[in-house]
Formats: sequence, C-alpha cells, structure tokens
Amino acid sequence: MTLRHEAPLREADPVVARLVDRELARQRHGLELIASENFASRAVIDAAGTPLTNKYAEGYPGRRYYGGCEIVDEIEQLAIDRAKQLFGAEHANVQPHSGAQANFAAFMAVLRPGEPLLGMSLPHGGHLSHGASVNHSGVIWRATHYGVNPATGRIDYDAVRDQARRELPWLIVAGGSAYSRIIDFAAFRAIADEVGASLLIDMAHFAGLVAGGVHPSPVPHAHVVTTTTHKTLRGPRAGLILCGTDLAKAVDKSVFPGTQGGPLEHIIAAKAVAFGEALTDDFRRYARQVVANAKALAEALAERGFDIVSGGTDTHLMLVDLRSRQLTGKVAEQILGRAGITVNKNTIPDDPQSPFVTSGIRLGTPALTTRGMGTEAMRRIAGLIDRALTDADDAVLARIRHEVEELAAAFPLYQGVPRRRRR
Ligand code: DSN
Repeated sequence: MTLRHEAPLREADPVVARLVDRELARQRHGLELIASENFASRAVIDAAGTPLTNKYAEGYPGRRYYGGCEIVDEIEQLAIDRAKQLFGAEHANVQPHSGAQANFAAFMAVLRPGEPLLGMSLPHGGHLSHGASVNHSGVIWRATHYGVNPATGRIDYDAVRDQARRELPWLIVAGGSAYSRIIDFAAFRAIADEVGASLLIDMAHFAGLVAGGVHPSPVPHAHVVTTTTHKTLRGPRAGLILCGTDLAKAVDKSVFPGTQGGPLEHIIAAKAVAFGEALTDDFRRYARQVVANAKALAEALAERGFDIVSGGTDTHLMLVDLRSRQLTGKVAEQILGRAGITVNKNTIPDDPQSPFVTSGIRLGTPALTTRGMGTEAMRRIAGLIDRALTDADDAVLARIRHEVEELAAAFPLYQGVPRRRRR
C-alpha cells in the first residue's frame, strides 16, 4: 500500500479537506433552524467514517451473498435489535439508504404498481415520496391526497374518512415534512380498517420524539412505519422500516433485492450507535427540550406578530405564514441566511406562490437543542428573526449576524473535531 493511500484526508486531498472545514465552520458559527437537520454525535460520525464502507454484504445477517460477513452480521443485528427495542417493533429493516428509499420499498411491500394510495398533499405538509406527481411514487401508483383544514391548519379526520370512502385506497399514508401537530394514529387506523387499506406512517420528522417518549408512537397503529434516522433521531443520514412479523418477509424482500443492492454497513453501524444513544435518559431529556424549545420559539414569534400555521406546534417544527409581512419564503430564507440563520422556504396550505417561492418558512429546534440551547435562547432567536425580517438593511443584518455568532459561540459545536495538525 502506498503512503498516499494511508494519508489522512488533510494530506491526501487538501481541496476536499478545506471544503469540509468550511462546512464545519458554517455549522459552528450559524444558527441551524432547518427542522429536518440535526448534529449527529461524534460517535455517530466516527462510526460512519470507518472501513466498514469497504464491505459488500448483500442479503441479511446469517444469509449473505458474500464471504467475510461475520462481523458486519453482528453490527447489523445489533442495529436491528436496538431499533426494535427503541420503538417496541416486532421487525426492523435497517438497510434503507434514506427515507425516500424506505418509503419506496415499504410501498412496494404492500402495493402492486397501479394500485391506489391516499397520502398527505405535499403543499399541505406531506412528502414528495407519498405519491407527489413529480416523484416516481406518483407515477407508479394511483395517488390521491388529503390536506389540512384551511381554517385550522390541522388534518380534518372526517374529511379524510369521506375521501377514503370515495377513493377506496389500498394504502393510506400519514406523516410528512411540514405538519407541526400530533397526528391521531388511531383515527387513521380506523379509517384504513373501514376501507380495507393498509396504513403506513412516515415518522421521519418526529421519530426522535417518539424514541424520547414525548410523542405518541405510531408503531401499535400502523401496518408499516418508515423513518429517516438523521432528523430528530439524530443518527446518520439514512432510513429505517419497522413492521410486524406478518410483513417482515415482504419488507425485507422489497428492500433487498427489490430496491437496493449492497447495504451501507458503515452507516448501519452509525445507526446502531444512534439507536443506543436514543435509548438513554439523556436522549429523553433532549427530546423534551426540543419540544419545549419549539413551543417557546413559536410563542415568541407569535407575540411578535408572526402567523404560525395551526396557531402553534406540538412537535419540533413550525410553519410561519409570511403573507401578513408582505414577504415570500424565498426572500425570507435569503435575508435570514445573510444574518447567519439557516431556514428553508416552505409552502403553506393552499399557498398562492410556487414551491420555488412559497409564502412561508419552516423552522425547527432539533439542531439548536443538540447544541444545548434552551427556551431563553429561543426567545432571543425570535427577536433576531423579527429584526432581520423587519429591516433587511445590510448594516442591520451585519449587526444581527454578529449577535448570531456570539450566541453560537456560547454553545460550542464539535469541540473535539479540531483542525488536525500536519505531521
Ligand atoms: N427534505 C426533508 C425535509 O426537509 O423535511 C424531507 O425529506
């Protein structure tokens, strides 16, 4: 092996190393309010960056298509066992590379192409992979969508029942990426049972809150539960499927060989680490604080005159309707970005603007809570957001950016990841 092959990134490829440094600095010095992002622990990142990436392991523990899998078998089994314990599930498939991959495999396990599904509409807070027309799920399956009640910003379960009776879907999908209220899983199951549909809950956004015991679990209600592992759950960027033993074989076959080849065992090791972390009391405290912070941020923004869709939040996220401020989501995202506050523009229910412009922004507290911020910091951040969106003058934004950097510095991130010294 050449010396170069053994060299650390900084020496082997300074161009990439410098870009990684710049991204780390961006994460350290700004305020991360994207609701789907978080800061994985050093242990999760370490596990993801291991020589496990070298190993092919198509198949499942004890049933692989390659030799030399005895150690990755133990790793994958550990991840499976921890996922089952964490969520009280009968079966876990830890191989999906992402949430969208998990959804595709789970849909294929319970539906054939062309069959009807009913999911939450993307502009009302659903997800692309739930049958949106621009996603292959909307091409492969006959998808129809329910939304939220425009007056309340909440799911109207009677309206969903009426729609299900009309459409007769074979799969009902609940969960999404911009719905801030606790979903009534029992109501969805009753609707699914009435029309003879399977029920899939995508808990990608709130999985960490379920794990931390501050949000009801969809597992007892759904036939299949899918999730990402990197949002509130704070693991590596990847996916997970949970189901009962009745669907275990169909789900496993649908992930491999149905939709994926070799599993990413380095990421599965990182999932095992994250599931282990999520089983601790520390994580339960973290999940409680995520929700308390979201409520504090939503309340402080509302006090400053911002319209929060549905009037608040039960979870880690909120959707801010900016129409009363005469701002689009696109412009607000850019202004806040200049102040060092990272958010994403987001459609609001029945948005008059296009998805590239939007009338809202989505804010979430998982990442800042990981840094140790509490409700006082949230109130301060609401003030910074208000000032930036009231007067987007360069000098004002520069002053706010300075305050953002001060606040970020008071809650250090990845202190143990210093620049490596040259040998
Ligand atoms: N992109 C994710 C989110 O931001 O919610 C969903 O896939």
